[in-house]
Amino acid sequence: MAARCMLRPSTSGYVSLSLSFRRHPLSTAASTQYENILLGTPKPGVALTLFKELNNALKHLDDDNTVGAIVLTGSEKAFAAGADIKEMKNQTFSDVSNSNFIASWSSTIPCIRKPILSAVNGHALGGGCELALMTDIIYCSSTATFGQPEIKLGVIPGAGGSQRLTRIIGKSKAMDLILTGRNFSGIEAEKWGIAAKCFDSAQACVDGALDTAGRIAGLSRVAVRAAKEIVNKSQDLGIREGVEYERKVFHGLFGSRDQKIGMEAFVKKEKPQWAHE
Ligand code: DAK
Repeated sequence: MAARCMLRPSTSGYVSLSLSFRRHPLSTAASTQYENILLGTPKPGVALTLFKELNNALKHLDDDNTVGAIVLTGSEKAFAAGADIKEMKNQTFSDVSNSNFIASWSSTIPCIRKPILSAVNGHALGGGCELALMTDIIYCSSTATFGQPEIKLGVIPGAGGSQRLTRIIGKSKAMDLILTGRNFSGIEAEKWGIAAKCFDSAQACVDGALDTAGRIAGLSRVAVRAAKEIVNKSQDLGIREGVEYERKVFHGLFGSRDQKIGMEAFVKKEKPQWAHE
């Protein structure tokens, strides 16, 4: 499952990050290289065993002012087939508890402030499904197969699957999936509101995600950051606290340059030139 990685933010302000089982040649244009992931211009890619590198790459992109949105994808065969069962098989309670196994992954991705889109084709199972659920927008194709099969391995989802899925699709449907470990399709993912869109082909899915990422990257980063923050707050707060929180963030944006730029441009019928401040 080893692969290679390159980091090449595109001029349009978004990058795509591929998880791969295959080896890719390293690009000379790459500004940052990773062992197990491929970061760069859109390419069909790969999938998994790369938690630390994924964390590091996402943190790096979050700090990079030229990047406005991130697309996470895999190959046509797999987005990610989950944590390495061969590696986990002999681990004891002490091993996983003492090392806080995979916890950094679960705690890092939700803290990335830039929008992360996932383009899911092929298998997104176990930790792979949970990885997609951690992202802000899921696009998939009809070839996608999602699932939380951990119960069939004698364990349960460990990276938020039981919590995130249940919030999205409700308790009964989540129980049905998690207690049986059965997979569900990309078409079902869209129908149930897990995926924002389901495309006919893998390429259309990746193109669709890149298109949306490009649109987001073309907006005010200050406003986009605030919008992501308030939508995420809705997952933690009650409606009343959530609405109050939203109002405070809304008021706060009147201290940004981009609010002046955006409204001024509307009045003058011009395209806003965002300062991202
Ligand atoms: N781990 C290790 N090897 C895997 C693998 C996996 N998850 N998935 C596939 N492989 C390996 C297969 O063993 C096979 O290896 P060889 O026989 O070639 O050596 C090779 O990849 C190709 O797989 P198949 O021959 O099975 O290919 P198919 O196309 O027939 O099937 C498949 C593809 C992805 C549907 C199937 O391989 C499959 O069902 N894989 C298992 C999927 C799965 O159960 N995933 C869940 C893993 S558990 C935690 C957070 C998260 C997690 C744990 C803890 N904490 C915060 C504590 C996450 C847990 C999981 O993800």
